[in-house]
Amino acid sequence: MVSAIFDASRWEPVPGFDFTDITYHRAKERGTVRIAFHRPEVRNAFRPHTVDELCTALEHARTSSDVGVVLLTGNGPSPKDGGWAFCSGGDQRVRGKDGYKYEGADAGKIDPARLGRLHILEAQRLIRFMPKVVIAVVPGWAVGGGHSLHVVCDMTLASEEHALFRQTDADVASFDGGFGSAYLARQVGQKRAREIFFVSKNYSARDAFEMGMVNAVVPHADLEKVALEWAADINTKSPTAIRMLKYAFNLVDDGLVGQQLFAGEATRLAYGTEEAQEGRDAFVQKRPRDFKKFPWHY
Ligand code: S0N
Repeated sequence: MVSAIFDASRWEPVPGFDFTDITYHRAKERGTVRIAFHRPEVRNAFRPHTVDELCTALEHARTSSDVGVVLLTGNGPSPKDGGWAFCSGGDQRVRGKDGYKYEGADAGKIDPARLGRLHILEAQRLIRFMPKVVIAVVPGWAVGGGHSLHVVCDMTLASEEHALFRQTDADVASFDGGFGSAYLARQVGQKRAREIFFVSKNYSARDAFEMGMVNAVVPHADLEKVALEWAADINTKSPTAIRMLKYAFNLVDDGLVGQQLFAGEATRLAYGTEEAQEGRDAFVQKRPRDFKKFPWHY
């Protein structure tokens, strides 16, 4: 079973992958993919291998020209106790010590260059920088590094009955000093963000909505249906407008990287103009450039 609230009739597996820690589906209705943590027995905690798979799926979604929306969620419930989770962050049983082993002839030996690698941050960057809409669909716990993942997603939909948000980083001596905290403060304000990290309370979907870090509170049984509806609506819109808007929203917080991404898309648009073609053609044809017919817009 993928998840108790997953409607198999609306999805098909994305072929070509042999994932163990995540599931990866594409909606039969064009434009949406669903990536889900698939370790419900540990509240969908991620081990290094999980993050490798997550990055592979996100990169595949990023480079699939028919995909406009990524739904990031967690499968459930737990076969052990029926609990639901989006993601409970890094698997504390293996933190910094396992999952970094050589394969092949050196199988079993630890690769010191990979020890302690926080590559969940690579997953965060893929979500942040992909020119598509990524929606966190939170059916249960979003905790620690899982909380940070929901923060970095473009939008969050949360289960009314089961979603719970909590930031335990300081309890287990880890800290997301990037998007997980600073960008969270952009969403909920400095006092609230500090409370979330310093006090580590549980927040319901309704609390999180009122704080501004959740877009909609949805009855649990309808969560994935509503997520598909939001995605289907977004997929009717202009890909260029969505891309420019996402990079515009990001720009103010992302410094020169944000500017680079926004500017790159502006350059791509400019390359499509006759004016840009004149610059290219004059060089290739070894003739003087002639921009006279192009106005200085005001
Ligand atoms: C999520 C919580 C609040 C749920 O509480 P609840 O409902 O009472 O369930 P439990 O009985 O506690 O949990 C059910 C089973 O799941 C296991 N489990 C839950 N979370 C984790 C986890 N993160 N790692 C390993 N196991 C987990 C429980 O142990 C239990 O198992 P059994 O049935 O066998 O007893 C509650 O579970 C909770 O607080 N969990 C811990 C949340 C947490 O502190 N997460 C880490 C926060 N920090 C980060 O995420 C930073 C990233 C990181 O640390 C990392 C680690 C490893 C590798 C890489 C990284 C990286 O950063 O990249």
